[in-house]
Amino acid sequence: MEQEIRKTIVVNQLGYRTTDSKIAVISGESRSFRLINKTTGEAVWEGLTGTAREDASSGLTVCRADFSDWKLAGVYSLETDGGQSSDLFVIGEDVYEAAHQALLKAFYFFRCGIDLEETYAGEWKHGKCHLTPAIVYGEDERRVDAWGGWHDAGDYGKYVGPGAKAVADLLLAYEYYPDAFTKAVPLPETDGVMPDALHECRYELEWMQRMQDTESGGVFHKLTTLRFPAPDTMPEEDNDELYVSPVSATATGCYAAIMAMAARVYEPFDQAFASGCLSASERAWEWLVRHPEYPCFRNPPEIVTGEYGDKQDADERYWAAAELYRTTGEERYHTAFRQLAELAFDKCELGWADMGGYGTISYLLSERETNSDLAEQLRTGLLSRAEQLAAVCRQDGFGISLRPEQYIWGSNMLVLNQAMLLLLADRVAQTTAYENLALDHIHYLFGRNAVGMSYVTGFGSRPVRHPHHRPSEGDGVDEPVPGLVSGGPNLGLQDEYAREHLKGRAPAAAFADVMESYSTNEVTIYWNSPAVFVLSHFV
Ligand code: G3I
Ligand code: 9MR
Ligand code: ZN
Repeated sequence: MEQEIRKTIVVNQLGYRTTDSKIAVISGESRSFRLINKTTGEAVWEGLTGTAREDASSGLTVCRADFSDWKLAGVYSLETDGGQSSDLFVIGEDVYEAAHQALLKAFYFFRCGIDLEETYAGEWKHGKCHLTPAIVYGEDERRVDAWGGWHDAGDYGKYVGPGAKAVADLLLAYEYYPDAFTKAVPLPETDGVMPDALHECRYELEWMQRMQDTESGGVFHKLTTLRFPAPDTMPEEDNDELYVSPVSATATGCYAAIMAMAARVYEPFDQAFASGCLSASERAWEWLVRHPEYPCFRNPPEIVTGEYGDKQDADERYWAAAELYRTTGEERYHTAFRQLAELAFDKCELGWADMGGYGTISYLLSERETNSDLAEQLRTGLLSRAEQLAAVCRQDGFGISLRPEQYIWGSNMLVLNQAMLLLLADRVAQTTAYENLALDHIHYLFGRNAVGMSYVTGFGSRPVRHPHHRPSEGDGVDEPVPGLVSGGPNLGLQDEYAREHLKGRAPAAAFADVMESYSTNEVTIYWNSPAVFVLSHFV
């Protein structure tokens, strides 16, 4: 079924907190609207929308209905005289709690190598998978037993770079918003001592440690079968031979970074684990020092799973140096950081390819002595990036920071990364200037968007129901695994379905809730992780 473009009233389908600003987006020219209390049927608020504007990303004429002053908790909908109506939504105090919890729980559902038991997984339980040691690609004899970790996405590959981004977001969320992580998920490891978010990340970190080449200290880029299994294959049925692809500088760089970060975060809970992470990081750093120039990772010819190629490794090295300096205080890492900072790469990005933002944040928020000129330069760069994003938000019909050309594969990662960057800028500047703009991105994610859908499975009145996620397709359960963030609109038309059905769509409407459309509707760990970070601010 093709995704309709909803020329109606779109809202955050989870709702709005009582004291937050409350804005719905209405298609068409300016008009009057009513807020209806669904319990009494009464219109409790009447207003006029703001002036209409052309929204370049969605191709729609839209206006905004602002009912922020209405602060009474309840269940509501919006209507206009023209017969438009919104989905039901809640005004209340804790409208985002359950979604936050489910977005975190999703990582448990991505786990590889153990039975997902009914106690934790409910009807989405399934057997253990991918336990055969992997062949080291290009070597005759060697196998690596890198079981565990999280499946990357709708496929069952496990890739180091994307894993590092996901863990970084979760650890940052925990570091900045510890109060958002006091409740148990629960997980098999829940012990009431270490927060579940850290238990969950540890599951991935331990897998990553198995991916470090014991011989060189470099880190294998990924662990996958040669090709993707059929779309309804359950994890435990995917029994093709596993391969680890060669070591890459990008994987080794972000591994050094995430292990140094983990050493710091886990230290209060488990010193042995923390110090293991630090030695793993230092070994990876030594590899990087021994290989100052290293070719970009390309898929070996027989391996056609996700490539996660990345032309530049300076940003991963920069992040690693920042974390190692912050964790150890050793001057050699500070020197390396200062040198790497002189190279030309984006110092604000938080993606799986461009990781400079993590290095910048780590340096700016470090307790160590920092170079004041460099810190000032990085701070100015971050704040001016935030200001640019804010300027786009003010123009955008749906209030978010994406320009039309940014609706690419995984556009929802950009939505969430940019919201995350706005919150990080606030933290660095010690202001709350961007809080509302960040929240607008959450409203977009949960339904206030061109297709009127909640991009998170199981949440909202019109959630994604057919994500490109093999377990959701193959498990025989009607509803998909809950709490998964879909990739979102992609103007690139990069799968058969999209080419056939989405041609001519405006960028923000180039989305289809069908399993076939992996370039618009897949799910990944690193689209969930920035969602956890951003929502942690609002719970
Ligand atoms: O960076 C360019 C940008 O400069 C340009 O303007 C834009 C317009 O096309 O494209 C941008 O590059 C895109 C890139 O993602 C950006 O991250 C590419 O077009 C796009 O093809 C690429 O998509 C990646 C996709 O794999 C295909 O390689 C996604 O980011 C990435 O999330 C996705 O990852 C897959 C794994 O390979 C396998 N597992 C599932 C996972 C999710 O779909
Ligand atoms: O299922 C695969 C998905 O996880 C990847 O992101 C995507 C792009 O690499 O590829 C999907 O696999 C498709 C393959 O590339 C082409 N044949 C159809 C497969 C999906 O059923
Ligand atoms: Zn598995």
